[in-house]
Amino acid sequence: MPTVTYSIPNISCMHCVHTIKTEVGELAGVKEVVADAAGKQATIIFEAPATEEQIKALLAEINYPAA
Ligand SMILES: [Cu+2]
Repeated sequence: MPTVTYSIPNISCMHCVHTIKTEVGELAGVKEVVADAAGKQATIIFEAPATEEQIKALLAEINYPAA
């Protein structure tokens, strides 16, 4: 299953982590979202119909654009 890890500079606290897990987790096909406030990154495991483009677009939309 595809796994991507993005550097996301806007992650600053557990609230950000929660928002990302909730929003990205609602995309059809996303299996797991691990976000790390200290490391400012998120790892997402997904399968069809989710696409990497869709995940990146959603992150940008909720104000956590991937670097
Ligand atoms: Cu925050």
